[in-house]
Amino acid sequence: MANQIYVGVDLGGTSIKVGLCDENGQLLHKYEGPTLSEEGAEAVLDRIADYCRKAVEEAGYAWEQVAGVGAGIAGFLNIREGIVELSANLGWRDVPVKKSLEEKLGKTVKIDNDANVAALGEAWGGAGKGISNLICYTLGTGVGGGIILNGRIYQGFKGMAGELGHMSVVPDIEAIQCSCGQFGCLETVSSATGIIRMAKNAVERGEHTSLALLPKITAKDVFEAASAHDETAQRIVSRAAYYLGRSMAHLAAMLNPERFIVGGGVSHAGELLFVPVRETFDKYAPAPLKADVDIVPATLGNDAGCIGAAGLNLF
Ligand code: BMX
Ligand code: ZN
Repeated sequence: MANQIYVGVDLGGTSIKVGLCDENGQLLHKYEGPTLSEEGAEAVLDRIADYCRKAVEEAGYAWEQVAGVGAGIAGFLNIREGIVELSANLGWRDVPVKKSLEEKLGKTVKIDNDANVAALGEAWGGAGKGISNLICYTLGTGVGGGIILNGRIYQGFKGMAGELGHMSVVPDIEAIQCSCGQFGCLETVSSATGIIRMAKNAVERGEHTSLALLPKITAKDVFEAASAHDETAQRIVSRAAYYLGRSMAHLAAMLNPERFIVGGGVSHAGELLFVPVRETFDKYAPAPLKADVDIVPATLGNDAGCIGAAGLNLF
């Protein structure tokens, strides 16, 4: 049994996942429970503390063996101050998460953005193992991102670096408003939400597509229709893939990462997504910057968040 353990919390809009890891990023135990964010920040923070203690107890460790706690949270976080400045899905504004959890748990607590910790998790024990410079995207409700430079999360001025979903890539003439308030963000076209919106719009415009027959459209439906040669669905998938690949070409020029990792629900589309992403990347990235660079799926799935959050106290 590991002597010291690291606790990682993945705080989502619907559930809180707690993972216990050893110092090698091996996941030892998991615990999950509802977030119930409608009860307010204080109740959610109490619940996180409660789940952490339960996870440790359930796995048979003593609380004294916990070397540190980390939490990954979707939203714009001020890491320096340990504050969640804005998290739309939790309905939080200026919540001092680090201070509050440290008081409740009596341990050092580090917080970071959900996609930043997923990137760290993949770098530690997933698709980026052994790679020091990588960029990870999570394609889910939103488009999250994390940049690992020299083996560590690149945090930027306040800790908000890596918001890859909010790179403005769609030209004005086609741009729509993003949840962040700006226009043309990658998230508006390459997230599950964006893909569903494009599909609904096509149906409303009266396009001839099998998607029109569905009572409710999911991103998975759009990928399935595309692989069954539905032209509307194929156009939507190429658009989502094009802007993703093009954003990677920008990042390659800027940061010269060795690998791009793509996770989140939408990445399960597999080669249907990865082939056009790689083609676009190849088209726009200068030759020396794309040589030996690959674009691969994430491997840790839903565990990336809590593994990476546990790693916040190690890297
Ligand atoms: C949004 C933004 C990011 C987050 C990303 C992925 C909020 C609440 N979230 O761009 O901080 O990393 O979504 O989040 O502002 P997910 O909900 O898709 O996992
Ligand atoms: Zn945005």
